Amino acid sequence: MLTIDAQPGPFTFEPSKTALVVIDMQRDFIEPGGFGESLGNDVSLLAAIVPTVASLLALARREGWLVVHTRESHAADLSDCPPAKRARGAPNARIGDPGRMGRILIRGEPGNAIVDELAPLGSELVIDKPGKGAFYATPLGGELAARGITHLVFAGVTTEVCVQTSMREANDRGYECLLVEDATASYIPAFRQATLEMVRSQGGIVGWTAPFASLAQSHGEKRGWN
Ligand code: C5J
Repeated sequence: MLTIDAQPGPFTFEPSKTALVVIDMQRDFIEPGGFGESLGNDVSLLAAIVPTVASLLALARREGWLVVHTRESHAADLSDCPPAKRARGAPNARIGDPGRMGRILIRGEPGNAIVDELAPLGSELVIDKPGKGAFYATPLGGELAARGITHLVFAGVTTEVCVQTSMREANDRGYECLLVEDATASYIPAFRQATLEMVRSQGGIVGWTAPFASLAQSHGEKRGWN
């Protein structure tokens, strides 16, 4: 078992029963020309966490955790996209519309891919999700149960939308969840901060939060690096 400094208190986990879940680090959200920018957002706020998420991925791979990547994505015929979801957002940049990186949020289009710096390895799980949460209408729950996973470490974007929704879904399913504070970002920094506070409020009503340094330090200690 490992214990790291976190809020609202120490987070203890068994590495062989832990998965890193990296939410939606996709070109559509992070790079200029994608869905996020077409909605009027400053994508540099999201791009800024790529190096920390890369360090977190490296730690998870080194420690042998299961690694899961998600992509918010829809079928080309939009059969998994509720009209109510498509109707929101900018009128000229709806899900399925042509964008500068292919059709917006459509599976297989260039913009739907995970950014090159965080590309999944062949052995890692990639979950395509039509909703904001990683469990809704996906095989994630079954994949985690089949591997005996009990603890989830979350990173990715955006903090208050797909990350928070996925973490709440996981919490309701009985997983112990940690959100890595500097490995998650929002186009609206105040929403990121509010989400971190919500997650760890009331004794960890949704889970724990900690900076990447807490994880790195505990793993360095375990291996005698410090
Ligand atoms: C959004 C996400 N913001 N990945 N998606 O629509 O948070």
